[in-house]
Amino acid sequence: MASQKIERLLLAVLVVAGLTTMSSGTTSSPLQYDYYNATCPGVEEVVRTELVALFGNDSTLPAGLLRLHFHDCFAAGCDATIMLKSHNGTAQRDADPNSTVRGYEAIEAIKAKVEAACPLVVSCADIMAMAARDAVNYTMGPAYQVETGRRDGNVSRKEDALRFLPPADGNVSVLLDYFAVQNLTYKDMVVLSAAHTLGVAHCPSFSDRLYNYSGAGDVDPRLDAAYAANLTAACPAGNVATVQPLDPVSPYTFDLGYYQTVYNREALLASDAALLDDSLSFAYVQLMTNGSSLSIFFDDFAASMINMGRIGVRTGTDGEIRATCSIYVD
Ligand code: HEM
Ligand SMILES: *[C@@H]1O[C@H](CO)[C@@H](O)[C@H](O)[C@H]1NC(C)=O
Ligand SMILES: *[C@@H]1O[C@H](CO)[C@@H](O)[C@H](O)[C@H]1NC(C)=O
Ligand SMILES: *[C@@H]1O[C@H](CO)[C@@H](O)[C@H](O)[C@H]1NC(C)=O
Ligand SMILES: *[C@@H]1O[C@H](CO)[C@@H](O)[C@H](O)[C@H]1NC(C)=O
Ligand SMILES: *[C@@H]1O[C@H](CO)[C@@H](O)[C@H](O)[C@H]1NC(C)=O
Ligand SMILES: *[C@@H]1O[C@H](CO)[C@@H](O)[C@H](O)[C@H]1NC(C)=O
Ligand SMILES: *[C@@H]1O[C@H](CO)[C@@H](O)[C@H](O)[C@H]1NC(C)=O
Ligand SMILES: *[C@@H]1O[C@H](CO)[C@@H](O)[C@H](O)[C@H]1NC(C)=O
Ligand SMILES: *[C@@H]1O[C@H](CO)[C@@H](O)[C@H](O)[C@H]1NC(C)=O
Ligand SMILES: *[C@@H]1O[C@H](CO)[C@@H](O)[C@H](O)[C@H]1NC(C)=O
Ligand SMILES: CC(=O)N[C@H]1CO[C@H](CO)[C@@H](O)[C@@H]1O
Repeated sequence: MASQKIERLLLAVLVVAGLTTMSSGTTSSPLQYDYYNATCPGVEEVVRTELVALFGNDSTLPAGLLRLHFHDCFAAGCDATIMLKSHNGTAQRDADPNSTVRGYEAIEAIKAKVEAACPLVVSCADIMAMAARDAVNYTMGPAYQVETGRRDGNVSRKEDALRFLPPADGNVSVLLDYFAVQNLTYKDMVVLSAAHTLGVAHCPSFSDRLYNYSGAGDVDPRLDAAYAANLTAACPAGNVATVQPLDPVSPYTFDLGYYQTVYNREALLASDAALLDDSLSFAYVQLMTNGSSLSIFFDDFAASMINMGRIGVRTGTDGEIRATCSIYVD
């Protein structure tokens, strides 16, 4: 028994070694650290100060802002086009996957402070990247330097959100396809999924797993039965408004609670539970539950956030710097 266990652990470490050395796959970045150091010195402090005030009033906001940056980046690049509005419902934020995205007003409030300090210098896209970084740091996650120099796009299409945002019921191979399109790796996928250490999901995001999962009136067998019973009680069929924590271990702390939740078979989303189904992602999850992997995870997460922040960026003369992030474009 003991030797079997050691063998398994050894295998996990070897597999993860592969995952750890896997190249990040991103090309050189046109972004840089401290891009505004001459044109808007102190901008990162302005952003952080305003955010700390907003977070103090709303402890659920860090999760919202982390997800907002992700949705912006995946839908046609980190260019703040998720902020744009459409009178006739054709912008990214009108897409279904965006229906529970939060934090638009917070970005606008920060932008107003930044405009007061340095008019028409700092892009909304950079503010969103800074806000995501600050959200992670505020919740006790890794502190990393954020790259800046992005400019904002002015075209926001609902189809981009529908096409590029990964589905909540995706298995590992489906998720990998969505990440590969963004030049992100397997490792980026397994690591960035742990953003679900913060925040909530609404019942419809996981109720398929509770009711008639395979058409036989059953519950997803990958969900812990006792936990599933609690979820079913919290989410009666048809309930759309109730939320449950993605990481019930520590919902407001950026830590390894996500991987513990997945390992405990208490992940709400099928896409998170799926990490147990593939040997490489399983090995990473297992490693992250061994009690001494926090600093590995923090380094990995910071690196993958930087990779994500490079998706489809506009720089130089491409794009614009807007005074207001969420203007109507049609
Ligand atoms: C791997 C593919 C991913 C899928 C399928 C996915 C899907 C989802 C879904 C369905 C929700 C719940 C929405 C709701 O019901 O309100 C959610 C929430 C969330 N997602 Fe993801 N996500 C993924 C990756 C990411 C990434 C890469 C990040 C950020 C780096 C992220 C950050 C978040 C956060 C912070 C929340 C909580 C939001 C809140 O509390 O308002 N997700 N995600
Ligand atoms: C910051 O500004 C100094 C001088 O003002 C410059 O030498 C340096 O390259 C700048 N750094 C970045 C990252 O732009
Ligand atoms: C405080 O947060 C609540 C949501 O929790 C929000 O409705 C309210 O507008 C916020 N107040 C300020 C001053 O930001
Ligand atoms: C992280 O937060 C601490 C305060 O909690 C702050 O001193 C530090 O500058 C922040 N780091 C970054 C990179 O934002
Ligand atoms: C993942 O899901 C896709 C789409 O539903 C399916 O075609 C594929 O066979 C699944 N892969 C695995 C390994 O289960
Ligand atoms: C992925 O990388 C290729 C090659 O460098 C590049 O042409 C493409 O624009 C990148 N895609 C994204 C979404 O950044
Ligand atoms: C469960 O799904 C099956 C197959 O789709 C369907 O025939 C059955 O009516 C469903 N049962 C309930 C209770 O919805
Ligand atoms: C289900 O909910 C009950 C009551 O809140 C709690 O005591 C129990 O620990 C929960 N079970 C699981 C598996 O989370
Ligand atoms: C957990 O994994 C890390 C990274 O491989 C390793 O350094 C550490 O010894 C492991 N700890 C335990 C208790 O297995
Ligand atoms: C959108 O931005 C492009 C340059 O990136 C510019 O040529 C075009 O005029 C802009 N359109 C509007 C409506 O602002
Ligand atoms: C509504 O959206 C369409 C694109 O689907 C666009 O051509 C049209 O100009 C928009 N209508 C208005 C009133 O902005
Ligand atoms: C915040 C926001 O704009 N949410 C929109 C997301 O998309 C749905 C439609 O699928 C809209 O009804 C929401 O207003």
